[in-house]
Amino acid sequence: MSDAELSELPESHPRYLSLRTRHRIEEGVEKGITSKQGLIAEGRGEAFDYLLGERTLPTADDAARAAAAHLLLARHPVISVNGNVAALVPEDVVELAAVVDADVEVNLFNRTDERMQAIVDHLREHGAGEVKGLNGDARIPGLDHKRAVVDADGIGDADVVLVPLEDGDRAEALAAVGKTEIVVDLNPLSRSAQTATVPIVDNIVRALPNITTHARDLAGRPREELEAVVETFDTAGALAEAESAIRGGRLESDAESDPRTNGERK
Ligand code: PTJ
Repeated sequence: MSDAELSELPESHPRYLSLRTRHRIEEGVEKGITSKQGLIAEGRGEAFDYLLGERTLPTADDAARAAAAHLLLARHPVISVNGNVAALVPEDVVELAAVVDADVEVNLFNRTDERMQAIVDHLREHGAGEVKGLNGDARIPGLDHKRAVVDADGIGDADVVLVPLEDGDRAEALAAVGKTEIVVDLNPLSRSAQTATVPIVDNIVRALPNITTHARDLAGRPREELEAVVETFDTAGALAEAESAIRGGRLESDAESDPRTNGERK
């Protein structure tokens, strides 16, 4: 879809948000930010989101609040950015980092110097200050692919890492070195969601601004209150509710009352 075609699409179109998201991913590929595999990952995510009814489940909202509390409590929080996240939500990454005082670090599965630099530049164009990741002077033990390469003073030193659209084994490796991992992934059965301290089963385009809203609300509250938010979050319950929502599909009455679908599933 071209810029012109998107600009002609009315915001009331039932697929407007989904088409705009696809357009961002397409642009990401064209700019050398997103990998071709990123297109496939987006398609997979869309399928899960469709089954969720393209909404934030109450338990995903609880997870976003717990994530905000973790980030505010952290000694050194880092937001890890890959090619899909950079294309879809660059402004939201910058905003969240500012609210919770986190570092932003580019970390890629398909790492090349060109893509690393393109993503750093793209984030800076969207208002980021320092963006880490280019040094790559440390390794996460236990991983034999490029995702192991991190900055020693970034993810290497972090105690809490937000890793949206993770691809699985890094979640286990980060947990093994004692880091708290917050994952955003629409697939509740993925290894990263299953391993995360806080799995947010929601679309990144909704989840990131939602974490920021919770962080603004929680900022300045006493430490004990933030710790209580972290402790009361039910990880297993959130995963189970997401799986059940996906397997069960939306209730017909939900679809009927949903103005986006006019009662039909598109
Ligand atoms: O930019 P790179 O080189 O680091 O590569 C990034 C991708 C995403 C291509 C790479 O990490 C990958 O191949 O990931 P997977 O294994 O396809 O996993 C991506 C997960 O994210 C899947 O479980 C998808 O369901 C989920 N996902 C895709 N789009 C979204 C999403 N979750 C939340 N929001 C989305 N928009």
